[in-house]
Amino acid sequence: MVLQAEPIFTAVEQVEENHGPCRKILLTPVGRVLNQDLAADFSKEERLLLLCGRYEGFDERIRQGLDWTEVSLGDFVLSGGEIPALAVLESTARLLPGVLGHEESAKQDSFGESGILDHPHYTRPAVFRGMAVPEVLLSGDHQAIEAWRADQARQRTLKRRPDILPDSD
Ligand code: JDN
Repeated sequence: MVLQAEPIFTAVEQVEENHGPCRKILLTPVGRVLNQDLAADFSKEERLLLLCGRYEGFDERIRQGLDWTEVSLGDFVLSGGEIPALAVLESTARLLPGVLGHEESAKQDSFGESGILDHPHYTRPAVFRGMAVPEVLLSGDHQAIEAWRADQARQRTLKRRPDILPDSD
């Protein structure tokens, strides 16, 4: 079964009449893969409209006649775009002022301002089942701690996601 054009056009037109123009996002496995840059782009919009794919997809005229940004979550099969829509919603909303408790939080996470993976985190106790917190983190030397974190983030990214590591010169 394929989603028909008529009810989709009517719904989109009604939403835009009632609320104003929207950045229209189509969740579909043939879209571009969601990443932090795209979420940042969405977070600058006044209003988003999300349309989820289901069944075998959309009548192609839904693509032709309306201006969509087509978004996928990656190369795996789902039954519908609802979960991808929630991923768009959360990745976008957390970039809006006041959504996170601490404004710096979003910058520090993996793919945040640095664009690479986050460093390891520890909490108490200093030793858990024989596994110790790295000594530098207990040193109170904030400059040394920052250097350790930057190095760990880089090493981790090199090992796990070399594809996102910026070229060093
Ligand atoms: O519409 B869908 O079934 C849908 C599936 C996937 C997706 C976005 C939409 N991203 C990854 C699978």
